[in-house]
Parts: sequence; C-alpha cells; structure tokens
Amino acid sequence: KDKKCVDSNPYVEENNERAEGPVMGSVPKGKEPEWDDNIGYFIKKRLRVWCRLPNGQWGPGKIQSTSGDEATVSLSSGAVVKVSTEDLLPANPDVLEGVDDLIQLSYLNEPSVLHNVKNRYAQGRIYSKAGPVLIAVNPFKDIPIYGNETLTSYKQKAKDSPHVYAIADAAYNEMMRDDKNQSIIISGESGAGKTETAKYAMQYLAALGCGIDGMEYEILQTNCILEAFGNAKTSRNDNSSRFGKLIEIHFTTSGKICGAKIQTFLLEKSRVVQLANGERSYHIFYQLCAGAPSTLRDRLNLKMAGEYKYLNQSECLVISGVDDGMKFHKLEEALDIVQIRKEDQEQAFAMLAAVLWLGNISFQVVDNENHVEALADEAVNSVARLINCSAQDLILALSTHKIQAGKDSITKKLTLQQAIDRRDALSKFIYADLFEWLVVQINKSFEVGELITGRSISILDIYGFESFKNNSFEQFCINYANERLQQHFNRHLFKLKQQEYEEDGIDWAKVDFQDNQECLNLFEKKPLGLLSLLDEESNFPNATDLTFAIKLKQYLNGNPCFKGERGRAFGVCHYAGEVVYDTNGFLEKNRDPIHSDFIQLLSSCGCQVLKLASPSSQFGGLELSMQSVGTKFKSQLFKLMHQLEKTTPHFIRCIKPNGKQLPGRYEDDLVSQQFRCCGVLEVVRISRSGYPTRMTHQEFAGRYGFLLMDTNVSRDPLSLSVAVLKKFNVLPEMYQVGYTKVYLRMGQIGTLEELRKQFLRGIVGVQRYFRGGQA
Ligand code: AD9
Ligand code: MG
Repeated sequence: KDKKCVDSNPYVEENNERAEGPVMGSVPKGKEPEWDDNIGYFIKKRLRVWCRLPNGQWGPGKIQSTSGDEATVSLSSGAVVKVSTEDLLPANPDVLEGVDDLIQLSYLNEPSVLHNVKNRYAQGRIYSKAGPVLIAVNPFKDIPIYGNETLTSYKQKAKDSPHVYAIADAAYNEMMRDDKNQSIIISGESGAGKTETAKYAMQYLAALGCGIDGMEYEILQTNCILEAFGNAKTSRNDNSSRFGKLIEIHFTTSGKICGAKIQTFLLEKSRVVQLANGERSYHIFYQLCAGAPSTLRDRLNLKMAGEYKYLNQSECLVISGVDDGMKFHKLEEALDIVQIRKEDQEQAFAMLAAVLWLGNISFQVVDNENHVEALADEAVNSVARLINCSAQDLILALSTHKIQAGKDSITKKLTLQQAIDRRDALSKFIYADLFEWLVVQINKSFEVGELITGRSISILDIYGFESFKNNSFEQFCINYANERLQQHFNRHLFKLKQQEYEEDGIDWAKVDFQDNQECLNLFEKKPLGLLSLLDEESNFPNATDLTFAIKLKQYLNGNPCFKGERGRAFGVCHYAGEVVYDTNGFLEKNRDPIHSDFIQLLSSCGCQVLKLASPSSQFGGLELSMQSVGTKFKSQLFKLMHQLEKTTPHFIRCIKPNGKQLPGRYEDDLVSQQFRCCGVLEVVRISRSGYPTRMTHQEFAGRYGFLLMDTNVSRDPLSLSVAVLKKFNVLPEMYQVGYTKVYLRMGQIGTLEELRKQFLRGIVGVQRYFRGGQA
C-alpha cells in the first residue's frame, strides 16, 4: 500500500514558528509541548502572549523572562506578574486581528479565539466563521447589516463576509446545483438569537425564491402568528420561543418558492396555567385582551389581562417597548394573509377566552370529606358559553371523576387539589390543541402540490441546552433533544470526515471530540433507559416521583453518564455539562392525562378548532392515553433526525454575549462556556488541518495523467497519481495519497488545473514543466 506520511504540520510560517497552536479542551490548562519550546522565541521577539489571570480570565501581555516553570510577564495594563508557564498561551500577531474565519488564526487556543470574536463584535461584526460553521453573536440592538441593500450584495456575490445571508445563499445554491435538500440548523442558548437568525434566513430565501403568487410574503407572515401563540416573556428573553420549529420551504425546478411546511415540537403547556414571577404566559393572551375590538370583547366576555388569574399570578403583564394591542392587529392581518377564515379566527379567540376564564373558576367545599364543587359564577358560565356546553355539564366534569367498572360507572367527588389539577389539565389541553390546529391551518395554506425531490431548505430553530437551578421534565426533554442534535453535528463535522480519512489510510491526527452516544443510550435504551423507566413508572398507579427517582438509581447507578443525587433528584452528564433534574412532576407531565369526562364534554360541544371536538377526530379516549409525552417526543425527534440526515446541513451557532439582554456587553466567561458547549474550537482545527480537495485515483489520473506524457509510468491509477504529484513538484505537505483517493490542501488543485488548461490550449509547451515543475 502506497501510504505516504507527511510532516504533520504544514503551517510553517516564515520565521519558523509553530503555527498550529494548542486546541482548547484537548490539553489541560493550556499546556502544549511545542509551546514550551517556543517561549524563548516569544521573549526574543517580544511577541504577545495570553496570560491566565487570578480571576481565571485571560489577559494580553509579553514575557520578560522565564526561570524553570515560572515566567515574568508584563501585562498590557502595566502590571508585572509572575505566573507558571502553564498559564501562558501564544497570542496571534496583529495582522491576524479580527479575521473572518477562525481557521485563519495561527494560534487556535481559547483566548485567541475568544479575543478574535470579541474584537469583531466590538466593531459590529457579529458574524464570524469557524470553518463551515457560522457563529452569530447577539448584538441586542439593531445594526444596519440587513435589508434589501445587503441582501442584494450577497445575492450578487459582491459581499462574502460571514453573514446569515451568506449561509442561506450557500444552501440555496447547493440545492440548485446538486438537487439535494438542504437544512440550516440553528442552535444556541435561550436568548442567543436563534429565532431572529431564522427569520433573516427566511427573508433571504424569500427574496431569492420570490415569484409564485407572493407566497414568499405569506410564509414570512407565519412568524408573527407562531410567535404570538408560541412565544412568551421569560427571565432570559422577552420573546422566548416555547416550542421547537422546523420550517421546510419548497422550491420549483427554477428555484421559486412553491410551498412550505411547518413542524413544531414540544410546546411548553405548563406556561398556560403556571408562571414564574416576572414571566408571562403566551403573548397572544395579552394581545387579545389589549387589542380585541369592543364587539369581539362583548361576544367573548373579555376583560383586561389583569383580571385573569392565569395572567396576573406572575405580576408581569406588559413588556417594555411592546404594544400588545398593536400586535393584535398585526396578528389579525397575518391570519387573514394565511387564509384562516374569519369565523375560525373567532373560534380560536373564543378558545383563548375560555382558557382565561377557566383559570378564574373557583371551588367550594361541599361535604365534610373536603370534596369540592366548582362555583357556578361568571367564570363557569363564560367557559360553558365559550366552549358551547351547559354550565351543569362543565361543573360536573370539573368536580367529579367517573370511573368505569365493568358495565357500570361510579362517580367520585374530587378534593380541591384534584379539581384544580383537572381544571388546569383542561386549560393546557385546549391551548395545546389550538396551537396544533393553527399549525395545521397554516400548513394547509402552503400545501405543495407535487413535491419535487431535492428542492427544499429546512430551517430548524430549536431550544438550546438548558441548565437552571431547578430543572424539570421540560429541561429533561429539551436537553435530550440537544443531545441528539449534537450527535448530528458531530457526525457530520467530525465522524464522517475522520472516518473517511481513516478508511483511506490517511495519517490523521486524531481530534479529541466528545462522542455523546453513551449519553443518548442513557436516555433511549430499552428497558433500562431514562425514558423507558419513566414510562414504566408512569404506568404504575401507585408510583410517585420519588419511587421513580429510586428506580433510576437502582438500575442506572453504574452508568457513567448518570449521577444518583439525593432524594427525588438525579443528574445527567450532558455533552455541555452536568445537569441535575428534580423528578417532581415528571410522572404527571409524562402521562399528561386528559380525562374521559373532558373528552365527552368537548366532543359534544362541536367546536371546529379543537381536534377532539371536530367531526374528523380520530381520537377516541383510548388513543389519547396511549403514548406518553416522553415517548411521543422521542419518536418526533427520531423523525426529525431522519429527515435531517437526508439533507446537506449548514450550521449556525448563536452566542449570547451577556445574560442581561444588553447591547455592547461581552462577558468572556459566558461566551467561552458556550464555545465549549458547541465545539467551535474543534471544528476550527478539523477544518484547517483537513484536505478540502479529494479525488479518486481514477479521477485524478484521468484528469492529469496525460500531462506526464511518459509511457514508462505504470498505468494503474494510483501510480499515475503519485507520478503526477511528484512530476509537478506538489510539496509533500500539500497532499496525501490514500488507498482510494488523493487528498490535497487548499489551493493545490488550482495550480494543477491551470497547468492542464495551458497544456490543452497549447500555449505553453509542457516540456517546460518536466524540468522546472513550476507553472
Ligand atoms: V429562545 O431559545 O427562543 O428563548 P432565541 O430564539 O435564541 O431565544 P431570539 O432570536 O428571540 O433568541 O433573540 C432574543 C432577542 O435578541 C431578540 O428579541 C432581539 O431583541 C435580539 N436579537 C437577536 N438577534 C438579533 C440580531 N441579529 N439583531 C438585533 C437581535 N437584535
Ligand atoms: Mg427563539
């Protein structure tokens, strides 16, 4: 086997300094052998270094002297400090200040990468590249880098600096060129800018693919609708998406938008009934209360937001700078544009009002066993009228529980807590169902006639990794989804590339990236994985959140990704760090019961916008209770991953520079933690040390072999390829020869192509190259 090993580091600069810097994460505390050898050089040339300060951050300085493992460093602040050489890392020369792509940096250590992105951010350049990945740092203010003018520059290739437009442009062009579906996968923490970024990507695609009946304009309107019903103010983001979203845009053969499809994931239902202080429920409630015209208010018996318990419980009714009333008018327009009929709109608003009134229903004790009954007041009467049932039926459904025992049914009264839980379950059910209905309606209006394969671009905007002080079932699901997405990212950027090199016998400096398969197994394995055990426990009538936690510890304690914590808690070692979950509420949230009494009630009310109640409903009570929330989410996620596997992915990592949603504030710690979570540095290293051009020996020999004009060379493609590379003096560090392919560094193929062109044109005699080998 003709396997050629080359010098492992081709990036040798003029002054012979080692260019390949250490990669964060692979070497603890920044220690790197070559760096030790280079310190002397840095002293001599008075080059800048990064020095780890006592507070853990990195500051720029220059080494004055070293003795043993200690160095004296003068910091740019003027202070002189003595530090261990382990706390020093090489800094990049000034000429590389603020490069577009982190790959261009000579030294790729953590402070260098952070500094580069920070430097750009300070100049309003919020986008950078890390190899194929776009990094977007949230500016938290309007910057003039969007809109028609910029859009046109990217379209005409007049601009090519990193931008979400450039990513959308690449996706579109690759789709047109390869007839292959594309995806733009946007991830990041809450408030990092995913949804805004997704909107800009859609805006660009709409501009490129405009043509058919203004459909692109209608598609953009969906954002307004989905945000009204699916976004809310949280402590992290005034407009936080509480659901995951995949929007698939379809194009014709000529590249015009011809349809779209939206899929949503895991709407946070609990927000409808329960709010943390300072947070809000879904925007739509406040918009409706503030903006509904008086006739509608009368028909729905609508009050101001502050009068509803579901909304006033968190003491936060408005968002500064947001006019909910005006937003309501925008929403109505958008609903018209996506062709939702006026009567359906009104039905939807009626369901919202019903949910609000449900929250105001109160209960009174009716016997000495503390059983309760709903009060027949304005709240009950309003709900009954809005969902079109009798007040008596509603009171019965809210206050009693019918149990089927053989052919007979027994009616049991409820305690206060049971009744409140049931009422809230009904509210959550109605809201979630309404949300689903809305998505179905939107999809109907964008239905694609005949699908053309390979002509779609999907944009995924999904909640990023979450780790709070108290983590519940929602974080559990969200982080599980992120674990899956991370694997997808790994697969594409690391595994596939690395595997390909290894299979072809290429000398490939292994890159230390975390494979998270083990963590995924912890979630998915049957029967002893988190989700299976949760389902099993959810099916036991007597199980509690505590018995669930005990069971987990009993079966999973040996798993390296699992951490048994005290009491009801357990920990999972995610790729982005360890998260402790509190199992409080897990079983109930996973079961998500909708009681048969409600099913009966709602199915008799004939409301068009509720799935349960619509005539085409395929939901019998049984089917509803079949799948747990966890299992349903898992299969949705599998379907999503399967769909994404079939696309060429483009990744955007959104970064939140501070936790206060403030412009101009860049917190090093927060950013570096996010860089670590999304593997930015590893990506840079892989992309740079890679060989972007690869051709099979057949292709290579077929294309360039004739340039040899030498019949003595063996005719097998591999030998021909080697002969071509030698003959034309391609430097040994610029290529590798694998079992099946030739791998070339950036720029090499251009030189060979030029030779070939000239030869074919006969302008220059090929003989010349036999001697000098220079073009
Ligand atoms: V969450 O996971 O849904 O809670 P996102 O979606 O990551 O979150 P979002 O896109 O909603 O964050 O951005 C948060 C806020 O940052 C926006 O409301 C804007 O005020 C701000 N933002 C984000 N991106 C940009 C931008 N490119 N230009 C200006 C921006 N402001
Ligand atoms: Mg969002």
